[in-house]
Amino acid sequence: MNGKFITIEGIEGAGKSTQLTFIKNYLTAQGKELVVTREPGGTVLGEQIRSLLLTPSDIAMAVDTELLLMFAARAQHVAQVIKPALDAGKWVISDRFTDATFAYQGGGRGISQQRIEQLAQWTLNGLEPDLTFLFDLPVELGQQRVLSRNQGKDRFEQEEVDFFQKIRDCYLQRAKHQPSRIKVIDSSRSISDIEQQLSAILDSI
Ligand code: T5A
Repeated sequence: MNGKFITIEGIEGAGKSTQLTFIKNYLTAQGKELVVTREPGGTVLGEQIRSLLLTPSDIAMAVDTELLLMFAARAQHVAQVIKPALDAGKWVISDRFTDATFAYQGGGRGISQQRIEQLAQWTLNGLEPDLTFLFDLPVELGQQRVLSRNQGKDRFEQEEVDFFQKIRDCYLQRAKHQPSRIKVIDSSRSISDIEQQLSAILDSI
């Protein structure tokens, strides 16, 4: 298996989509064969689950339902897209993966990390990213950037500042415990500064 599995994480408005394009172009220029994907989603079934998870609704979704839907989409994504691509020696870049579940459903919603770990072991069978970029910035700055895009808010974006603060704390905590895999990128810096940092890390793997 020569392919690498890279994931991109962060709170809303952290610049994941912006930098995903840079990472994709950078690796393609080096001749890597890439599969670029996202969670929740990445498959036809997963995109249907994404719609259930992100579309605002008057029906309150139970936190366990949210958690299980995330993993249902992920099980399909791993089986249909990620694992076959890695087995074929391709590089996979996913906009979010299991760290997001620990941060959002764990940190944000308060589900125990142990419970999430059990589901991760069950559905992933040991699959873990080789490298994760955690785009980090103050919650208020992320929210300003989301607002400046002038689009409607999805079900998560409608949450309060406190929810995203807990998510940010959880992400940073995970990065502290897994520094060789999770690289924290200061997203309050300029886009070109961030690109320089990303290329240095990508050159080292
Ligand atoms: N979720 C997901 C869970 O709860 N559990 C899970 O297990 C998983 C997998 C998915 C939602 O699902 C949740 C998390 C999410 O709420 P999403 O579309 O993946 O949604 O994630 P969002 O965070 O909603 O993505 P966004 O598009 O809002 O944020 P991005 O991609 O981080 O931000 P981006 O690149 O669009 O940038 C935002 C704005 O800032 C500007 C950009 O031009 C853009 O206008 N910008 C900068 N401006 C100045 N300086 C910089 N350095 C900038 N970088 C970007």
